[in-house]
Amino acid sequence: MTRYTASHWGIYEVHADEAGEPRLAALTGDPDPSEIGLHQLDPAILDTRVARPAVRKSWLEKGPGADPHLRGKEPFVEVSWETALDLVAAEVERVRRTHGNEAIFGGSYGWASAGRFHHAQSQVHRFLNTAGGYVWHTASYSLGAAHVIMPRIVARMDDLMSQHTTWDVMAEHTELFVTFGGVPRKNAQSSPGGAGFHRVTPGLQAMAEAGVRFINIGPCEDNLDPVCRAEWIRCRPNSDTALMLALAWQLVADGRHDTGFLATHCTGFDRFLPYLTGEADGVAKTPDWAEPLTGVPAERIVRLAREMVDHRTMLNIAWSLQRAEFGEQPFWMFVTLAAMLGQIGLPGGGFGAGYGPANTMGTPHRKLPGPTLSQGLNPVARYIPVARIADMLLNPGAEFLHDGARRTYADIRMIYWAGGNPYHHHQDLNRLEMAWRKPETIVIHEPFWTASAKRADIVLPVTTAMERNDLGYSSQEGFLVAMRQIRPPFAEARNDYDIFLALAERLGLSEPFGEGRDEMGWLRHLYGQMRGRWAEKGVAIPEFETFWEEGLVDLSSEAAPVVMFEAFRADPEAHPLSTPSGKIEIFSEAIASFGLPDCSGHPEWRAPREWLGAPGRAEGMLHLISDQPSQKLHSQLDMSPHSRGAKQDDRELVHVNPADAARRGLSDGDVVELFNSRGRCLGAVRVNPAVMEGVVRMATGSWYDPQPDGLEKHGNPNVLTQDVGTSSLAQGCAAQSCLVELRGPINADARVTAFDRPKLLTA
Ligand SMILES: Nc1nc2c(c(=O)[nH]1)N[C@H]1C(S)=C(S)[C@@H](COP(=O)(O)OP(=O)(O)OC[C@H]3O[C@@H](n4cnc5c(=O)[nH]c(N)nc54)[C@H](O)[C@@H]3O)O[C@H]1N2
Ligand SMILES: Nc1nc2c(c(=O)[nH]1)N[C@H]1C(S)=C(S)[C@@H](COP(=O)(O)OP(=O)(O)OC[C@H]3O[C@@H](n4cnc5c(=O)[nH]c(N)nc54)[C@H](O)[C@@H]3O)O[C@H]1N2
Ligand SMILES: [Mo]
Repeated sequence: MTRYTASHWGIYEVHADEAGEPRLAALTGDPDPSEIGLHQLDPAILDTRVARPAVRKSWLEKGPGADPHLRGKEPFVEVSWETALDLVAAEVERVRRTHGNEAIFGGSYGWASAGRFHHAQSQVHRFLNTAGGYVWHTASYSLGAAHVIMPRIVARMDDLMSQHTTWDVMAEHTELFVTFGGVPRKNAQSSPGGAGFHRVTPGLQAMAEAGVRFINIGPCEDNLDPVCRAEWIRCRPNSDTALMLALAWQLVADGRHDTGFLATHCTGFDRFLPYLTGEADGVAKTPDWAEPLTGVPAERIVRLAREMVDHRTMLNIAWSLQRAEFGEQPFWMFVTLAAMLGQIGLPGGGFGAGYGPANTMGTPHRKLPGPTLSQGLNPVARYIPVARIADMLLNPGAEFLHDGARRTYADIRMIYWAGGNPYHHHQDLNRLEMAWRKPETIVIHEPFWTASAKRADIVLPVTTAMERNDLGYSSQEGFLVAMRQIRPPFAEARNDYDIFLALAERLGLSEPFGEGRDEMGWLRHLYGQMRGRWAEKGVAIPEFETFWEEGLVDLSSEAAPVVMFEAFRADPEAHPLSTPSGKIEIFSEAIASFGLPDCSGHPEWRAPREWLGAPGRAEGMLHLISDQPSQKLHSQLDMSPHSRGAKQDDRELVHVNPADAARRGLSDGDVVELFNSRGRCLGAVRVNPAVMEGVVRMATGSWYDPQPDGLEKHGNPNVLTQDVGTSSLAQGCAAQSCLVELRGPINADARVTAFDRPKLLTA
């Protein structure tokens, strides 16, 4: 009987090599498997594992709050599990008794690993809720702006993601596919919780074979499969809203906007039109207006508007566009442009809010809610928009705006993290270093000695998905997976669940937290609950024991073609949207009523502070795009040979346009320093004509590795990015608005130490 495991990168089969050791192989039938996940059993990653519970030396000797500036700079003392659990339980108790649960930040953002029971965020939230609650977070780094703007103007992101028009429908009906930010294969390797068969590359191939024409708009060309033979329209980073406005203006000038659809399915076009024509502000958003902002020739904009309206056109947008200052605007204007074209709800027309950022979009599989560990109820009302963590830590009690409401930051004494890596995901890491000194105690559960683990006070070693039993399921990926334990836990690692259960016992909470179940008890329970819910929907799956033995449930019989918003188009009264008006809101009364200085009631062009058009931009400043890495997921498996093999002597690559490289006398392989007022890091030059002039690209994910003088040696772009909200509406992550300079070539002999364990002492 074949055994399987699920990971964010896909489902893998578990085989035995000649020595009888387990090894992973691609799932039979997967048309485009990801190599990333094959490295989960790579022995090379074991060198970075956390073996035993460890406590920062000063914290252990002097107690909570001791020498916070030494976090990441002093040795850890390895202690027994008994000692570590006693310390953590006592500290949770101390903080809640002395300062209340509002002093515990348990937002704990992060992707962790696949598996529905051992989902680290669910576990830590459930535990902290059982213990009286915690300060939480909303939205994600992925979609900070979109999570706030999209439900107000069209639909929740989750509802959009689950009903994208399927690839087969696009192959049959789409004539023109226009994408802002490509459809990167690298990103479509993953789906949170477990990609099934990888459908994006074959989907694009089928469209190309059917004769669909592709246009790729943005600063990079190599984010769309070459099979698409796309026309690349170079557009300055962060300027897409201006381009979309000019396209919209041209539609109106030609009298080609769909006034019928705008009247029946949208509200507020009349409030937006005076802005578009310039009647409102004296600036007509013409192609000539957009040319100097975007770098796209006006003539090409005019022609593109006509091509779009003359063909069955699918528009697509990468999520990176909203991960920028005023990131709400490109998404709002994108939906407005699609509405003006009037093809929303037609087969192969309309828009996709992200073909490419995950394998999911374009899935034919039915949405069925998976097994879910209840997180309980959180009595604490205070939260942050997820990317405002450093602001919160640095400004306790300060006010902030979010989604139209005024709130205050909590005064955090303790951080409890499981399943995420803030020193990977956050912007302006030098600022985070300052903020990280605020709490008295930082506890992290980690399998690996990441930069965040090295900067904690107490590190508890946890198992990986290879080392425990779980249920693998990602909505609409087409499979349910029995993730049977493949190998024993590394050293003294324990499951997040077992750690929290042991803490709950010490706090007298083991019954409400554990409900008397062990790992397999929970799996049976969660599976049984789900099986009952699915039966009500007419979907029959086997009994748990059969599923566990067979290893995989194939849900493809539930698959069917999808046309996004088909029902809404057919009858908007019978199938209204979830917006206040039930229609697409080109003008939002709600947002207008907030009276925000940086987000009005309709989409607008707003220039970011940091972009190529910034007034006074110093000569030679380049726009840095810090996109998702192709050889790993975020920081995960950065220590694998697959990820390290794509770097140059352990330095992350920085992709530079040939003209920019020539101007600086740089060639392939040169080591350079990227710097701005916030930080400095090293990178190895890759001269790449697929990156437009004035732009450099360095993927995220190389583990943060600063020298004492502040130079980051490994190539982590988050020492350079801005830690500001997208706007006071959504307060999302704005990493993609970032200017840098390059210095080099330089001789950099400093060894990358990111994968070394910290100095460990024995108690
Ligand atoms: N500059 C810039 N920055 C960005 C982005 C960008 O585009 N540009 N993208 C942002 C986006 S979209 C995202 S989603 C974030 C991602 O940021 P994160 O989700 O924080 O990144 P990961 O590297 O996936 O971190 C997951 C951590 O969980 C650990 N882990 C894995 N399994 C388990 C487990 O079972 N238990 C426990 N306790 N731990 C486990 C892993 O070892 C890893 O350290 O980064 C954001 N940061
Ligand atoms: N291999 C791998 N896959 C991943 C991830 C990973 O870490 N590794 N992370 C996953 C996660 S959590 C998320 S949220 C998604 C993120 O999905 P996205 O946010 O869509 O991904 P990015 O790679 O940040 O950006 C995609 C491309 O957008 C283009 N781009 C950047 N700025 C602009 C701009 O201003 N205008 C235009 N037109 N284009 C621009 C760049 O070419 C960039 O390569 O990816 C997911 N997939
Ligand atoms: Mo993300």
